[in-house]
This record gives sequence, structure tokens and C-alpha cells, in this order.
Amino acid sequence: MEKRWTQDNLTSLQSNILAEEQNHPGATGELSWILSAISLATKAIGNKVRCARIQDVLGEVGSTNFQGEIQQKLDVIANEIILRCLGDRENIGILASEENETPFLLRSREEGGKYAVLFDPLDGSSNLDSSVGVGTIFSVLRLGDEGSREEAMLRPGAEQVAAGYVLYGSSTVLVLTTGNGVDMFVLDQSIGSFVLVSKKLQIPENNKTYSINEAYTTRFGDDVQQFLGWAHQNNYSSRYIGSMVADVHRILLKGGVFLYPPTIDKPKGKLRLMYEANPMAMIIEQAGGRAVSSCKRILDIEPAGLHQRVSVVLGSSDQVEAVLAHFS
Ligand code: AFP
Repeated sequence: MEKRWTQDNLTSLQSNILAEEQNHPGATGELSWILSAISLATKAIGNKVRCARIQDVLGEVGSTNFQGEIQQKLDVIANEIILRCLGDRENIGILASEENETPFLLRSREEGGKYAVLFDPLDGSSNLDSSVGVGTIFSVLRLGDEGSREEAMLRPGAEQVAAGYVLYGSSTVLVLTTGNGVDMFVLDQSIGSFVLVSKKLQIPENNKTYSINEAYTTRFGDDVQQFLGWAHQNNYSSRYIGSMVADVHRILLKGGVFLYPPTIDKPKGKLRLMYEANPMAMIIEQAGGRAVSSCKRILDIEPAGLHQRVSVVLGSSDQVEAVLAHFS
């Protein structure tokens, strides 16, 4: 009998991953092993986020990370949770975090380290004090055989084997792609499982909404200023949370376009290619949208460094087109 997915079925993240694997005859189950560790880590982080005020772990650590950014206490906690949950998975060769200057080289290829997992442990953490949605973003790359392991990790986003994020919002939502569409799961706190709620998400078109930090308008280039001027004349609406996971999640479900362009003080943009732009670009494209940086497909960018920053325009194809129409 043909198996059909309906809203009435109760499918956990775990069983959905196993079912996906059956569609790939050569699959070894190793990727599932990694995704289950990510799911465990994000449940633990979500729990910390929800109890942060009670447990008095809100606020800044009092120091900056190696990129000179103010670290929140929860940035450090989330980072440690991910390292603890993923560190003992035998097929992970490298773990790289936005919070650490150098990646953790865990296992050589000979020792079974086939994958690199890159993550932003707590994106949007400067919003934590006001209980705004924050998230964890992750990207999984298969490590090539050539060059050093660090070099093997510097691959374009098109080579990601999985990407996703978890949004700690009014519900805890996990969005995942393994290159075969985008599925969405919600954490059912009562059973401790991420449960499938939507399969093969597609970004809706015709939503004239942009998401940008408009306070920087005079620091953007002429192209972005022209787009904003045009949008003001053309019945656009605006939504900006300032937490990429939450802004992108809204666009995934409702459509529109997210922009973090270069500014005078951040000429290369703010967002990180390997930890933020690539995984989000894979999700957006798998849901039928587009993701570009300086008019170039983000997933085709050859990374020059692990912490490289890029400008980002992503969203439904029609709305990204509307932005690019103002770019020379
Ligand atoms: P924080 O993690 O420091 O809060 O930064 C969040 C972020 O990296 C991304 O999630 C947002 O889209 C972007 O920065 C917001 O930046 P602005 O505050 O400059 O708009």
C-alpha cells in the first residue's frame, strides 16, 4: 500500500530522516546520526533559552569573541552544548563554530571523520533580553579527500549535504533540508520529539514585504536606496526582527525578501557565508526561492575563509527579482 503523509500522521524527525534514507539506496545512516545529535543539542539549547531569566544566564559575558563581538552568556552555553552533543559522533571530522576562531579537528579521514558540521549556536542573541525569537543555524559538508582538512571544509554552499535551523520562538521549530525539499518540525514538549508539520515547503510569491534594517538607509549603496524608494511607492510593507532565523523563517512561510546589504561601515556585509548565508541559501532555494550576494548565487561562492562575511538578498524568486531590478 502506498504510504501517504497527512496532517493526521505523527512522524518524528527521526522516523522522517530514516524514511528519507530509504529513498537513497547507498545511504549509510551516518548523516542521520549527525542530525540526531543536532536535534538533541537544540532541544537542550531551547530549554536553556526558555529558562534563561529564571536561571540568571541572560546578559553579556563581559568579553568579546575573537571577531570583537560582544558575547552573551547564552552564546557560550549554546556553543558548549553543541560541542558536547556532536563531539563524540564518530563520523564528524570537524566542528566549526561562529564563536570559535579555529575549527575543532576531531578525527582524521582514516579515523572515520567524513563530515564537517558548521554552526551558529545562537543567532540573534543580542535580542535575548527581550525574549525575541533566536535560533541555531547548521550546515553539514562532506569532507573531500584533497588537501588539508581545513581546506577540505572550505567548499561552496552548493556542496552542503544538509542545512537547517531551529527557531526558539513561541514554539520551537526545526527546518531541515537534505537536498530533497524543505521539511518543518515542531518540538512537542510533552513527548520531547520534533514532530513533522509540513513537507516540501514552497515560499509563497506575490508578498510585497521586505525585511531590512532600514535605519541604515543612508549607509547603503544607491542600488538598495533606489529599491527602498521604489518599494515605498509600490505598496510594500516591512517586517524586521533583527534575528536572521526569525526573519528568514517568516519569509519561508509567508514570502517576501530579506536583505542585509553592504553598508559604509561593513562594506562586505555582516552575515557569515559559512554559518548563516550558505545554510539559509540552501533552504531558500530548496523551497523554490533565490539567494544572492552582489547579484551572484550565494551557493556558488568559493569561500576564501571560514569566517568570511557576505551581503545577502534572499526570499521568494519574484521579490528577489524586484530587488535585483534596481541593481546595475
Ligand atoms: P546578534 O547575534 O549579535 O544578535 O546578530 C544577529 C545577526 O547576526 C542576524 O541574526 C541579524 O539578521 C543581524 O545580525 C541583525 O543585524 P543588525 O542589528 O545590524 O540589523
